[in-house]
Amino acid sequence: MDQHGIFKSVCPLDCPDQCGLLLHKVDGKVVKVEGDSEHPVTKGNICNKVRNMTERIYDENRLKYPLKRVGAKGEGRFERISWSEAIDTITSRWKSLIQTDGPESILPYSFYGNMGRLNAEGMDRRFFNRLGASQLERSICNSAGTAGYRYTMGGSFGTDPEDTIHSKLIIFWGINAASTNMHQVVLAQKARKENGAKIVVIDVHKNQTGRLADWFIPILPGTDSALALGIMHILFAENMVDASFLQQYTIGYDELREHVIQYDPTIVSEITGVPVEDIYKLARMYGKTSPSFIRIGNGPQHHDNGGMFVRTISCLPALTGQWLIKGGGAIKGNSGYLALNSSKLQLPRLLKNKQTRVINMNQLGEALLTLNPPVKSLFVYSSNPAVVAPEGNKVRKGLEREDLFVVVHDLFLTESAKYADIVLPATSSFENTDVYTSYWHHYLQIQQPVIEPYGESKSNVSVFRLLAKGMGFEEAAFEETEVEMIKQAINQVPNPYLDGIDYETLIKKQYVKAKVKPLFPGKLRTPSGKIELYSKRMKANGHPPLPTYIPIVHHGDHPYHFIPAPNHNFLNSTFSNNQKHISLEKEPRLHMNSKDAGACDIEDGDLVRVWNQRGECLLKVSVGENALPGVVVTQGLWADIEGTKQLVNTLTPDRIADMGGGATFFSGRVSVEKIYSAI
Ligand SMILES: Nc1nc2c(c(=O)[nH]1)N[C@H]1C(S)=C(S)[C@@H](COP(=O)(O)OP(=O)(O)OC[C@H]3O[C@@H](n4cnc5c(=O)[nH]c(N)nc54)[C@H](O)[C@@H]3O)O[C@H]1N2
Ligand SMILES: Nc1nc2c(c(=O)[nH]1)N[C@H]1C(S)=C(S)[C@@H](COP(=O)(O)OP(=O)(O)OC[C@H]3O[C@@H](n4cnc5c(=O)[nH]c(N)nc54)[C@H](O)[C@@H]3O)O[C@H]1N2
Ligand code: SF4
Ligand SMILES: [Mo]
Repeated sequence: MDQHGIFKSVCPLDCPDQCGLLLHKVDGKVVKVEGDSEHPVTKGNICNKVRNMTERIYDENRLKYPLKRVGAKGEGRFERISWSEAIDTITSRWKSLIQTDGPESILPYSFYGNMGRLNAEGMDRRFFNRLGASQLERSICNSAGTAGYRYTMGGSFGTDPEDTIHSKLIIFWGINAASTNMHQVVLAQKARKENGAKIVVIDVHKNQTGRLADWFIPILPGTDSALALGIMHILFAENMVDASFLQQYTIGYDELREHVIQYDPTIVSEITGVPVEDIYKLARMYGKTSPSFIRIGNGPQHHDNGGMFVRTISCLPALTGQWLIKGGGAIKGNSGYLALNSSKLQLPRLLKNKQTRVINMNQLGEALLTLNPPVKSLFVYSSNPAVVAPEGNKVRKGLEREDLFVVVHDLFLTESAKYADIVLPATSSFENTDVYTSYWHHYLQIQQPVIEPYGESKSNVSVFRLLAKGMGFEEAAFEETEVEMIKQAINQVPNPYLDGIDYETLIKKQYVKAKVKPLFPGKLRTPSGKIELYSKRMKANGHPPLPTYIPIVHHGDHPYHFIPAPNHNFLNSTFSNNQKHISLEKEPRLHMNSKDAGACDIEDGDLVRVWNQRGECLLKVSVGENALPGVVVTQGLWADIEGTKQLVNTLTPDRIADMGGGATFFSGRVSVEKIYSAI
């Protein structure tokens, strides 16, 4: 491995942009991370978070060795142990649990702390399939929306973002793209500059993205489907629909036309808080501008009705025939184009058709506290459930259980790791070999190790290889190298968009684009092969077959709707423990409308208690007009440093959304009371 030089790399974070990076290495260390100007989409621009990545990978608190707990659970006192002691402790405990309680007493808990496909969902899946452990339903992020989009469009296939520079109207619908998908904003701004495109933002919070819009439309939480149905009402009533597209490429447009008559703009205005004249203005703008493009965000699908939200919005481009126009359409997610060979990567056959139980990751606390037969061991990797999962107090109570054997594999002693019996140090992605697929742009990328593993840290792939050995698993699948795994995953994939793409090409080119062609003319993967405005499959699954507004659950008497969204300088809880990123973000704030604040004598900078039946937080208030009355908003999943009480997920519900087992982080309610005034 060269000790000096500039190396191509890829951003490993769970962010749609999946930027190309250049790592500058001096004396064996990465000294600078910059964007790779040769990346066809991200073109050398990267965000602040990753420009400061060296602060994280060389943070003095990064884990160097395996640890065992010597203090109480949650206290954070640990002692160094060797890898062999760590693996022996884990595997002997698991062997005895399998004897006494069966393999389903063991539960993996992971998400996309690192998006590399081998490390995020490769060797781990092989291992837990072979073990016959309980399965985790990984539905904390976008699964409700993905299910909703699939009903309409047949899978995660949308517009090519590179084409959106041709769009004349760009709607950011429930996405804080300036923070969470910055290159879509760059493309939109290019379209604005070169084409006179208009940028519209529809959100419950006028945040970084709302502030750059030509038109910001504030909306009440969880009511977006009603707005979309109101737009459809006007599109049909004023004959702004593309009849020939509807006829050729959709089913159910006659039913839909009849159905949306009930969504009169006056009624929609009452539901959404959007003035009637604005509903007309938006519908006419959408009906008359082409190409128009909707970037469908994750925010509104983190509600009780989140699946139906995406299902409904995704009907809009069909009504105006936008899918036939370059730069028109929508993106919810584009992962379908880059689907790898997951059965070869994950080897579900190792499960031998056993029907092991499935536990929804959004209900971790409930599962740890109430499941029978109980979960006796939890293996957490690439995720930080003590901060990111809803019903945070239940999660911690579960993690405190004396009879629960917890292992956490991470780069840091996260809040979750503090509850572990054994902590294992993880490599950063720059130390690994892996393959990456974006869920927004259409490029496959490769990571080869640029630096040596930090201390004694190991990648997820290596850890699961060691665990397999410790358990005595003899399948060759656990011996495979990373390169062999990548070949299994990408060579001869049953996905026409990846035809002819192989490992060798990827190594040579670093960025390889899927062979994407327009969706139409063509057949979708819906039962009818068309866009399903009416879905029999939804009906069979107990949903209204036509797009429908279903109000979110109104639970408890708390006056404010609570939206605890992500922030600019962290990525979920990643970076919330790195001083540089904390100092950029400063402190968590509760954004409150001035009318609400005035009514309870709260002023800017005051400390308030935010509480409900689940828990409480102490936060400083920002008073202004950025949130509507009745709505309070926070940004960022802040670490719960002792005594600060800033863990927003102590307040969020673990109800499951309408589709896909999704999370409902934004459908909760809270009360707010002043503790003391700003000095
Ligand atoms: N900087 C940064 N980037 C990130 C992340 C991060 O934490 N920080 N997280 C990454 C991950 S894992 C994901 S999934 C994506 C998520 O990124 P986004 O798709 O942007 O989703 P969110 O940030 O969850 O929410 C987006 C917006 O939805 C709004 N919102 C909430 N409820 C409603 C509603 O009912 N209606 C409407 N119209 N708006 C609503 C919120 O105010 C917020 O502005 O970002 C990724 N990128
Ligand atoms: N209130 C509220 N809660 C939310 C959200 C919200 O908007 N509001 N967003 C939700 C969403 S969309 C998501 S996706 C989830 C995300 O939740 P998580 O997936 O838990 O994301 P992170 O908080 O970034 O934690 C990732 C962890 O993985 C570790 N890690 C990174 N790389 C590796 C690796 O290679 N190996 C191992 N073993 N560990 C690694 C990191 O150090 C970090 O501690 O949070 C959800 N929680
Ligand atoms: S977090 Fe997103 S915007 Fe930032 S470098 Fe990574 S992929 Fe690019
Ligand atoms: Mo996410």
